[in-house]
Amino acid sequence: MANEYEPRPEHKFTFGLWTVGNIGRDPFGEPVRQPLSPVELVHLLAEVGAYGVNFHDNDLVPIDATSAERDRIVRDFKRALQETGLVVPMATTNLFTDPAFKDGAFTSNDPRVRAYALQKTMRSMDLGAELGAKVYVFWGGREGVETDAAKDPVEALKRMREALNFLCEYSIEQGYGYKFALEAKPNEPRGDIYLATTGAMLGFIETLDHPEMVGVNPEVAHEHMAGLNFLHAVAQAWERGKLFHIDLNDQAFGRYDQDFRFGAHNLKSAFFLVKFLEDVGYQGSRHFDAHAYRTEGYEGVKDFARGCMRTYLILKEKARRFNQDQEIQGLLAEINADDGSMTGLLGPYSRERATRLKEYQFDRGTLGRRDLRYERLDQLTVELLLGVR
Ligand code: GCO
Ligand code: MN
Ligand code: MN
Repeated sequence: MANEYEPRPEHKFTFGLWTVGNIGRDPFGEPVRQPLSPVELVHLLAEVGAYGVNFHDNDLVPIDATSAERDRIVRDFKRALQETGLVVPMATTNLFTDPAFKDGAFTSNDPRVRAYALQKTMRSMDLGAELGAKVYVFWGGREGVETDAAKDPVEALKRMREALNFLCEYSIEQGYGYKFALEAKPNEPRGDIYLATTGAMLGFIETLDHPEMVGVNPEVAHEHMAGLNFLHAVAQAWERGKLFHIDLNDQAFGRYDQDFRFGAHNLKSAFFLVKFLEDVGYQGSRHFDAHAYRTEGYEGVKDFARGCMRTYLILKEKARRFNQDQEIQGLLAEINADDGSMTGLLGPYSRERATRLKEYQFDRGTLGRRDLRYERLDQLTVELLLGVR
């Protein structure tokens, strides 16, 4: 198949306006690319074959725009969507760029900032709903501290809960049908950000008034920054029905927030991630939250965006081969073999089962002597990924 790795709408590949629109500013250097307008970015995304475009309120409408300017911008953007067929599956709020948010938004120590953050989010939810978004992402970029002298972490959680409860009610009352997706990140731009991992978010969600409408938006780079296994975070979210969205990119462990092209650094973990999403039948967006190297112009930005999608599709094809590889599947069958001898001993608790299990004589020596062949299995996986299998 010649176009096997060509992105198609059913792949649900999306990018944020801020991703392909990233102008390459970093803490040490000025922008290297001229900004493109939202309309130009929609056309760029259509050219590379994306399915959808997501945005923060201020990626589309500048924070100080008048309502007439807002209406014109939204009208032009809608026209670009119509012309290209791109959709807007997700929207979010910028609660981190403006100096008003220097100490966070929902968790700020200043009640005026907390109230302004709610107002800004409601307006941004209106904008997202107007453009068809069904997922609303919350990334608490500045919801944290540099020093714990400044903020009470218990109070911060309470403030965060109150804000999300408020906004859930707002969404319900407006009939927006949003699913909220909470995105964890351990640090950057704050020294420490509250609810630092996807696991922490999953615990927090259960304390909300409407846990059924709140899930997570895990990001590869964010779990890697914390030195964690991203797939395991995604699996935990999936198993609880909480994988509402996903941010794909790449990141070397222990480095600054890199936002590299998907698969650029940890190919093997990218493979197991794609395999997981495809095997379980994840139906949501495959959203790339990354940006091109600072060395690139807009041709390079297109290379970057095409690369994210193409790598995903190549890894998807590798996952198919993994699932059909006789030797790999044979090893997996061996590894997971069950001779039935434990039936009746394993399973839900009963007093009778507990009694039988306590009496059972295990042959520890035999258990310890069993070879597992994981070396072979991993080498076969590596060879498959390297294209010699
Ligand atoms: C980051 C985050 C953001 C969010 C975005 C959407 O590290 O900067 O990943 O890109 O995903 O703000 O909420
Ligand atoms: Mn990020
Ligand atoms: Mn992100």
